[in-house]
Order: sequence, then C-alpha cells, then structure tokens
Amino acid sequence: NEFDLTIRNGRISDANTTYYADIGIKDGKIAIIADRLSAADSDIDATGLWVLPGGIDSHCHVDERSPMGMRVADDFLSATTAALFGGTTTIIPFAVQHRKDHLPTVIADYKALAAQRAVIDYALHLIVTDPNPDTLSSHLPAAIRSGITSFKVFMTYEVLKLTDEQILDILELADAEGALVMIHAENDDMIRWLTRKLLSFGHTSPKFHGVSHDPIAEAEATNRAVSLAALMDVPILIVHVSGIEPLRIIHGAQALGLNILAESCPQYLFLTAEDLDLPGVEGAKYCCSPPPRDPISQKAVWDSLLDGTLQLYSSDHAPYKFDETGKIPRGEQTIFTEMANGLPGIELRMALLFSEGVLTGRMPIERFVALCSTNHARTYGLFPRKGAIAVGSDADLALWDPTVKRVVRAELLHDKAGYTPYEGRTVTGWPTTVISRGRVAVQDNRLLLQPGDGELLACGTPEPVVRQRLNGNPNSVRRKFFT
Ligand code: DUC
Ligand code: ZN
Ligand code: ZN
Ligand code: ZN
Repeated sequence: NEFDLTIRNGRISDANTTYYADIGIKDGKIAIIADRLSAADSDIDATGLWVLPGGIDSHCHVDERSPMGMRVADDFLSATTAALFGGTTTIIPFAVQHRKDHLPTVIADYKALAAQRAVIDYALHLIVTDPNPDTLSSHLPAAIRSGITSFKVFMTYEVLKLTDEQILDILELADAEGALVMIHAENDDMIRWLTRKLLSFGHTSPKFHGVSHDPIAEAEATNRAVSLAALMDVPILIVHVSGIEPLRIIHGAQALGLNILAESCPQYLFLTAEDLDLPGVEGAKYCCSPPPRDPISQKAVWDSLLDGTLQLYSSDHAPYKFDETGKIPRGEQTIFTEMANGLPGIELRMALLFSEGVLTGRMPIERFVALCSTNHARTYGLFPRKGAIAVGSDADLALWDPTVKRVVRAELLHDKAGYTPYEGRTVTGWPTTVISRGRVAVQDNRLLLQPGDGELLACGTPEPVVRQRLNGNPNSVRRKFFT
C-alpha cells in the first residue's frame, strides 16, 4: 500500500464542515482524503469515532519561573505528554525574559529544555519584561525572523509589568516586524490598593485573591490596552478574558472595526469565585489571575466563544504543586498574596469543552475545532501546516470517542501538579487515539512517543497581522504622521 497509515470510516470535522471519509498518511503528512481507501499495513478503523485536527494550546506555561519565583511543576516531557493525552498535538508556551535577561540567551536556554524533552511539536512565544533599546532594535527583530512571532506583555505584577509607553514601543515594533502582541490586562494599582486594604482588615484567605482582582481592574486595563492598540492602529490579542466586563469592551472595540482578538480558558467557563472560598487553603487550588468570576460572566464567555468575540480557547496551564514547594509556600499559614497564580488544565481543556459544549448541543463541533485548533494555527502563523485536515497538512489528528465517560481524577492525568480543579466531574467524550505527524502517539491509554520526538516550529507572520485591520482606526496619529 502506498500509505504509511490509513484511518478509515471516521466522521471528520474541521473548522468549516463535517463529512465521512478515509484518510491516507504518508511521511507524516495527510496524503489523501477519499471516500474509500484500502487499508495500509497500519490501519485504524475509526467507525464511531470523530476525527478532528489535533488541538493546539497556544497559552501554557512550561518549565517557567512564576513572577513570584516559584517554578511551574511541568517540564516539556510532562506538559507535552499531558497535552497529548488530552488530544492536543501542538503547544505554544512562553520563553520568559526576566528583567535584565539577555533575550538571545533566554531563547537559547529555553529551546534546549524543549528539544530534549518534548514529545509533540511546539512553537514559542516570548514574555517581554525589559524592552530596552538592545531588545527593541536587534533582539526582538531577530527573534521574529527566527519564527517567534508573538510576545506577551503584562500590565500587572511588579516584576513583569510594562508602562503604557513601553507597550506603545512594543506595538510599534510588532507592526514594523510582523508580530502579534498578547496582553495580560489588569490594572496593577487597583489590585495593589485593594490588596493592601484587604490585608489591613485581616482578610487573608484565598477568596480575597478574587476580591483583590476585581473585574473593574480587568475592564480598565482591557480598555487601556484597546486604546493603545487603537492609537497605534495595530492588532492585539487580549489573553485569558475572564468575564462580562472586559468582554463588553472587546466587543465594542470590534464593532468599531478595530482588530482586537481575544482568548478565554476553561477556568472561566467551569469555575467561579465560590470555588476560591473553600475552607482553609483549599481555595488556593482555584487561584489564578484573572480569577474565576460568577455565573453571569461564565455565560458571557460561552456566548462570546460562540459569537466570535473570542476566537481562542487555551488552557493557560500554569501548574503548581499544591504544597509548600509550589502553590502554598507557607502551608496553612499562606495568605492570598503568596499563593501561586495559575491552574493546571492542559489535558482537560478540550475534554471539558467537548463534553459541556459539543455533546450538550451548545456548540457546533466545527466551532469547537476552530476554538481549540484552527484559530490558534491561523493566529500564530502555523496554518495550514497545523490546525487543518487537508492534503499536505501535518497528520496531527485526534480520534474522539463521543461515548466514553470518565470521572476526572488527578491521578489519571499526566501533568505534575498533583491535583486538578476539576476533580470528580464526569466528562463524556475522550480522544482515545491521538496521532502526531503520522505516528500513533497515544493508543489504549499508552504513550508511544519518546522525549525529543517533538520538533520546534517556526511561526510565520500571524494572520491578524497579515490581514491587518478591519477598517482600523483611520484617525491614528501614528499612521498620519509617523509612517
Ligand atoms: N497570567 C497567566 O497568563 N498565567 C498565569 C498567571 C498569570 O497572571
Ligand atoms: Zn545584546
Ligand atoms: Zn497572564
Ligand atoms: Zn498564562
């Protein structure tokens, strides 16, 4: 047979359409999609299964130091293994420049960590905390040319945040060099003021993390980020949008024709502030920034994923062990300002949405594929190599069994956090077979790939940057006078 692997009798969905066909794979790529193929020596009967593009998780933290100096629990082996078991075949984590770090060294070190351990393909974003002249004039342009075409900037956290003026510099550079800027939008001063007042009243338990990160602080910074983007007439991506207040601002900016992209994550669909209000430090298991909100915000995130206000659904996997080494540095004595900010979610990201969105009839399967895979590939310049079931695309596929029921247990997951905020939930539907570049990667609950099998992907120019604005800001001072 002319193919290395055939997948037959499956129900295929991409971001646009659903149909029944057979797939022939050769040299890691999809070679043919046809009504009927004869079986290759290696053949999978996908009768009853849904054949989807492998997921792309474009927001996850792997082998990274947190703003407070803690280290995330996952390295590239555990993170990519967990991703793979959950149907994700590409991840895009962050190489972090801490202040004073020499950017080329940061990137080289991070690539070395990944190359030894990743089992699936990965690309990289940068986190830029020190946009000094060297970084702006030579290191970032070089990084972009090498295939790192997106970077995240923070408006909060003392050790990470940029001033508005620095963000304008970054936006200008991104526009000139063809990169996409991702923004963590929360008002740092509001959070600090609220935190100080809460502590002075003796409010130290985990739930006050949520109180200190008020949605107004997120909405204000979102509006400011949108304003900076409008001034420059440059696209931006607002990451981890938590609820209705920032969504109103994003929706309004999009209605004006500004190219504002936005992402949300499982914690904003499936958790609320009440989860942070568990006895003792149990609530720390649900501590992330921005924090989970209320049912009104949950519904706003659902609606925005469906209507296109949000284009991306990522995990924001930021796993910290629930002990003194990670999440709660002083054990039972830990106060909310010391808890690590971040949740594990790389393995369950898609299964939660598949179960609660697709199988309940709330979300069309094609929208699920767009939100979990295709839109990530387009947004970060990996399409159509990734995120598509098409001739010539990488054979990264997940075969979902929509009848499997699983009770979520931390010990069944493959990340190293050791707990899951979704413990005890039942999900229906699971990717029982996963294929990475034509190799069967997970089958019968076994990992069939080796550390180092994953490859570094060079990202092209992000599609929102290529396509530029809808009508943009025709009055942008910069467009008029500085170009
Ligand atoms: N931002 C993230 O993107 N992840 C974890 C914590 C944070 O503040
Ligand atoms: Zn230098
Ligand atoms: Zn963030
Ligand atoms: Zn994150």
